[in-house]
Amino acid sequence: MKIDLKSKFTGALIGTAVGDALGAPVEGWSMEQVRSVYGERKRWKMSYGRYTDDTELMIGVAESLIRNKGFNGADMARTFVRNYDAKRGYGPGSAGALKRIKEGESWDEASKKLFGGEGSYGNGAAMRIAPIGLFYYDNADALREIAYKSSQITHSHDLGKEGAALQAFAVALAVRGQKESMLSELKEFTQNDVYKEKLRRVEALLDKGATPKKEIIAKLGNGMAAFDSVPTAIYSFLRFDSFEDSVIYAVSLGGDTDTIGAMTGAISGAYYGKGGIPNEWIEQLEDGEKGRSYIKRLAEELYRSKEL
Ligand code: F2R
Ligand code: MG
Ligand code: MG
Repeated sequence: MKIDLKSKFTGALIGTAVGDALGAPVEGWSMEQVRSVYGERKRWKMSYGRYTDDTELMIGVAESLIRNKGFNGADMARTFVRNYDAKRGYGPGSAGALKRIKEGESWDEASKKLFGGEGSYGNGAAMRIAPIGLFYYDNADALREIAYKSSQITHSHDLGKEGAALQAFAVALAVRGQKESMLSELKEFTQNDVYKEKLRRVEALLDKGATPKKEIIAKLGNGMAAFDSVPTAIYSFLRFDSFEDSVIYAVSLGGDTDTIGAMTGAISGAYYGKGGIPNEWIEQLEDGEKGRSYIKRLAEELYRSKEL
């Protein structure tokens, strides 16, 4: 069945929020603790419905791309600062970079001071990247360049930027309907040995078939580092045949559940479209000023700005 592009744009943005909101109440928990909350049922009930920093930042990326008809680093950074709500649970590095920018430091310098001058390799740039994967889905060079630049606002470490570019390209390939060839395309795309090795492991684990979750966590990771979560999201998407199964699996691994859920939701939503996301999950999502209705409108505007 052919899924239209507008539905894929909406699927990726709403998919981010759904995965985030499913994982949010259990972020940092072990897989056993997650099971104790959600149980063994096939269909999970979303009781919370509130998204976190992952979706708040993704909204900022989309707003800025739409307003500028493409990337504008200073505007995107200002948008992050304007939208910032500490209650959404930001990573300390991202919160620190945004504080420096608010105090006047330039958008592409502030993040370089973090972690003793190393910069952050956290997954904060990857978890918000879906709109860039959508906007540049048909141009891999531009996608890579803009993924790196948009990461720089908070994440200057190569591993943080590369994780974001890889996640953006996975979303782009999902938009194009390339599930079968996704892994080989991603392996060719990545320029970093850490990610090349992780993608080799994804391939070996997919070839092996059903594998205990403990082994998946040991080999791919479920933590806040981009290299311990982006490959896990890619695996979660590739391993299953529906949005629901892949996102439930991603969250069930425990650890950085909201973020691995959000990234899996972005790729799966871009592939299956909005219609692939269970309605009861969408309806359970918060619907305040920047809730689900707003996110749907953003996706439509992003789609239209791409078409123009
Ligand atoms: N912050 C959280 N969750 C904790 C509290 C939420 C709680 N549930 C609540 O309700 O309050 N989640 C969010 O943060 C993650 C994204 O983090 P981001 O934006 O990448 O931040 P940061 O601080 O830059 O990186 C995360 C951690 O990675 C380690 N790290 C990164 N670079 C490092 C380096 N160069 N050297 C050593 N360690 C490095 C640090 O431990 C960072 O703190 C998402 O999970 C999002 O949901
Ligand atoms: Mg979060
Ligand atoms: Mg998280």
